[in-house]
Amino acid sequence: PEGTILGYPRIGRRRELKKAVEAFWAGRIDEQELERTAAELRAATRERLAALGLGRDDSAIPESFSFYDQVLDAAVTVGAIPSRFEHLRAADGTVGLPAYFTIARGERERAPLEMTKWFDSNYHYLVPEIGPETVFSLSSDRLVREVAEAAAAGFTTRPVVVGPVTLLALAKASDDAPEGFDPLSRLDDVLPVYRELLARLRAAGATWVQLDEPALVSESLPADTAALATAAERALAVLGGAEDRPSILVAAPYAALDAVFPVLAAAPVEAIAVDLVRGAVPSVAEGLADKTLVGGVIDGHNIWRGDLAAAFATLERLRDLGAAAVSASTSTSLLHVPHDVADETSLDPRLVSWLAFADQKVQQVGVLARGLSHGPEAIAAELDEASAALRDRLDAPGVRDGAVRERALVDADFSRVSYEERESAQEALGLPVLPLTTIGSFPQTADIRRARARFTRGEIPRDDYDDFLRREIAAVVSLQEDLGLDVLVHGEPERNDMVQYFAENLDGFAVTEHGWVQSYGSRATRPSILWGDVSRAAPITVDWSGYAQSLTAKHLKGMLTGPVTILAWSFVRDDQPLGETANQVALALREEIADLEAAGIAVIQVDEPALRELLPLKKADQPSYLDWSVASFRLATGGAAPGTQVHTHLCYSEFGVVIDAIRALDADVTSIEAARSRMEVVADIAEAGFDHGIGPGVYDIHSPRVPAVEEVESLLRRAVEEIPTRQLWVNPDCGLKTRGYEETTASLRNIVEATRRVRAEVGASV
Ligand code: THG
Ligand code: ZN
Repeated sequence: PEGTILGYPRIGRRRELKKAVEAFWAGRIDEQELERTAAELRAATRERLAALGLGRDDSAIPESFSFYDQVLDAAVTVGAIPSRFEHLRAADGTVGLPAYFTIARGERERAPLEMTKWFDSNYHYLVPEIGPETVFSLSSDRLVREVAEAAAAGFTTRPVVVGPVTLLALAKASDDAPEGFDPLSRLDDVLPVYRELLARLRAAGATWVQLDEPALVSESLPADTAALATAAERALAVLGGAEDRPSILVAAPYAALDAVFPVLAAAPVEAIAVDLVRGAVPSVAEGLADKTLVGGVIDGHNIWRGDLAAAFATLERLRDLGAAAVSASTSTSLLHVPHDVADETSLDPRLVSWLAFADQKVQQVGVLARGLSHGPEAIAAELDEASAALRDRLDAPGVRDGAVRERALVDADFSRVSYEERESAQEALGLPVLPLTTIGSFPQTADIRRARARFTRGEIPRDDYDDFLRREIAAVVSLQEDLGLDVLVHGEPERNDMVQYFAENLDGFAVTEHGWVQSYGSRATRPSILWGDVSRAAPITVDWSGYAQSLTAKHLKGMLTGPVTILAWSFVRDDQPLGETANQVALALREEIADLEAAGIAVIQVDEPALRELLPLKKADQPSYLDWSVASFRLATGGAAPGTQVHTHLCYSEFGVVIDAIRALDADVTSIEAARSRMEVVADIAEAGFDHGIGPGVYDIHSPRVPAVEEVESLLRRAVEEIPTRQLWVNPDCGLKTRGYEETTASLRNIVEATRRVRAEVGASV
């Protein structure tokens, strides 16, 4: 076909899949009913995609459904399940739906598969565990049944499956594997199962299959590019050489294929999909004459309507490579964007005219496909219309705001006085050795969520809602005083989401009503749309933090979300460098910090949990990313007085990867995840000679488990051994928002007691 997409959102326009899956987990519906809902969603998706212009019978429609995650789907399909879940297989060796969910979510002492970020998107996949002991065998025919289901409904769809190289390259060595084991070494063993799968798909009526191989573009995986290229060559020789198979489309989205492109061009497959949003048109390569090139010119990552004429021109350049055919497509699966902008009835219509969510992107592909078959004249009107919308966006009010742009920045804006000077100024805070604090949020109880929902629906007036929030804050402050924490927080009951809250309160952002995007499994977020120049009309957090501070003689920590994280978890404008946008957000936060200081707040945390997430896949792009991201944090915090203690929080334990960046942030105190890795990061911290305040988390908030006093004590002792006591803080791993009060209180009590014991030992008074 002349047009296709690499994948479509699967959660449903009103998150029907989330609701059904969670109802199944809760035992409210049975497996059959869940399967029925899923089948209805798939049927609706096919019909919708056909109505939007994709062909019913030419494999243009991808079969890209998943109940939880596409990587788990592939692992289960080839039977690569960890030995701790082997007992879940049916007598015939297959892995059914309940078993699939158990592998995703764990059961009792059997930990689920680990979760991590999918390339440079905000989607999280489950990490397969593969060792020498893994027995590969076709263990699920779900994809085959979906193809047959489509055929019965009159469609010839294109099944999508994570390819063998990416499956192994994303896997980690199983617990049973020897030290240094490389899952990619099992390639030859898994290929026969993929061959069998292809044959079964063919038999079910598939004429094409899509193998997703994004690992081939990444420079951030354990396997290097040469190893990935060799593996791809081998895999495609075997799969392409199979007699009984559908035509193969290899998709390598998320960045340029660079040196791997010629390997795919030479392979015995029928089509290659390249990401032309993140990468340039490749150079001519041998072997293209009998292949289709699928040009990913419509951005699958972002929600802009974009420059359709430029996209068409890119396809024309792709044609110059001399392939047998060229198709128009999205750069990635549309998994990363919401379903339909037409659902957004309260967005400004002018903004809407600049946007394209999944359904609009499918239509754009259709326009480009028409242009490919009938020439650019056939789509001149559509290209003009898109160009007009783009021009309208570029000079619309708010997109470029003179007042924001006239603020000239000088070097001094990015620096505070030396850490030594700040450290002595901050002695006035009077904090004990091993100060105790939390990361910011307290449990978001059902009460809080209910009150927020009622307020949003207009069922309770603002004054009542504010009173409710003040009572929550007072309770959280008093709980922390009772527990004996040193630096208190207000608990953030007023925030639904740490990014959306700021987006709602800053100019230049819009928030959606139904713009859900899958984050992992049944969970989704509604990324805000950062469309214009960012500024702060009024203080955002000052009233809440000020109120909380008025209730206690202890220091109350102000809580802000940093510029990088606000960008990382929003859809950002694509008409200027990210660094410029980040600095605008930073300046708004800088004003907020000044207002917090004026309100008597002396400790302020600027969270950057996403600092690691935005790190580019290509090594060459990483230094400039780290430059602008660090600079924006320094701009946000650079105006703080020497006596104001600036904290930051980062949500991951791969400290080593970004240690230089963390050091460059120059925050007075940095808290990080550490409990799950048993404080292994403290060695990295010590080795790196990190000399600012550091709070390695002592309580893993991702689990409801309450750590015993002795356990926390031993973690703390380990930290004290490696890191000078004057640097150390004591805190949980992350915010407490997803925990319940019972386990939170018990855990914090144990942390306080453990700290008392260790303090006594290091010879300091409390
Ligand atoms: N906020 C935003 N983006 C994020 C996170 C966040 N991206 C990365 C990480 N955190 C993703 N983690 C989660 C964790 C939980 C949920 C979503 C992403 C979640 N969502 C609710 C759900 O799907 O039911 C909906 C929440 C809501 O009502 O807004 O539980 O913290 N922006
Ligand atoms: Zn965190």
